[in-house]
Amino acid sequence: MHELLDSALARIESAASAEELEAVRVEVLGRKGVLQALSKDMGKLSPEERAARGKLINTAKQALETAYESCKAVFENAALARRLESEWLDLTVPSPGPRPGSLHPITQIQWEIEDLFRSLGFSVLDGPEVETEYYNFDALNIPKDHPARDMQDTFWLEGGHLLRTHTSPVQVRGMEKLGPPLRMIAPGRVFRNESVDASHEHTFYQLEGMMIDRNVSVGNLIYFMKTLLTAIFKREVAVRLRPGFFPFVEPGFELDIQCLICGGTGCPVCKQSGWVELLPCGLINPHVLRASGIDPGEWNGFAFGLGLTRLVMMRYAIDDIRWLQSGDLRFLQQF
Ligand code: FA5
Repeated sequence: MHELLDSALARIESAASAEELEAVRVEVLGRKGVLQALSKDMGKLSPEERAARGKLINTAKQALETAYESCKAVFENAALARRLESEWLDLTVPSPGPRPGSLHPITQIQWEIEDLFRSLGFSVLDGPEVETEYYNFDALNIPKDHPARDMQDTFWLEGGHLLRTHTSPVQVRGMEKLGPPLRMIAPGRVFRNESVDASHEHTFYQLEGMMIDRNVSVGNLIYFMKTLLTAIFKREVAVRLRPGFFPFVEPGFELDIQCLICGGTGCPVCKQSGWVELLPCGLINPHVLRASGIDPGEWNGFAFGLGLTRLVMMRYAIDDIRWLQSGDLRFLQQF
């Protein structure tokens, strides 16, 4: 028994790792261990021998357990020391502070265009997003039966109100408020009840522009449109001017830009046409001037309605309009 005890003690003390120690514990102290085996044939012994053997086994058990516990503590302390060495926190490192955000690309370009037009003597006006039928349609010479007034195109609210479908109502508000001569732009959010795809949103941005003076010509209009596009794209971009119909301008034009996503070969953004509608414009229809109390015999002017969201898509080659309102930080952090 003494030999067994000595060799068990020696094995506990020489265990090289916590795992090895555990294996020794099972072998010596476990249910099928050596001590258990020694207790087995106790029944065959005389009462005196049994008492002596029992005492011996208990002493041996205590000695082995004490040796086991102290070896276990050594391994545990070593493991804790290793953790403390590798896992630590330096509470004196200064905090990185709030992560700076950035302006949305639409805001960035809007501010660039505002600066440009301010430098050309234009005022920057704002108008309500909830409009009346009068400002959104009637004052702009849009007839009662025009399809734009349809439920399919316009979000109607109660009491003849609607979510403005374009920024053109600010033309009317500008004329009423400031009168001629007038140079104004009005950037803002507009809403249309239409199905969304790579180039159409239900909520998007336009930037309206209007100039009223004496003897304003199509030449003036084209000059300002060219100045605008050169400032934004900082290089020559291919444009085309074609006739366009809007009841509030006469003559009216569609100024399209060659698609900068595909370079004009055709893609979902330009609906495979190679061109993107960007800048409808024209000379102000005399009816519109008259409706706002301006004498078309003395004054005339031009107006345009830039598709600001589409312009931003062209400027940064964004291939789907839905990115812009996605709120996806992976997208936004690029600007
Ligand atoms: C208008 O909204 C006129 N008010 C523009 C105007 C103003 C003409 C002044 C003449 C004088 P239009 O519906 O074409 O026109 O829209 C103008 C531009 O907004 C389009 O060229 C296009 O770039 C952009 N746009 C139109 N619908 C959407 C849409 N669903 N999603 C994103 N951009 C759009």
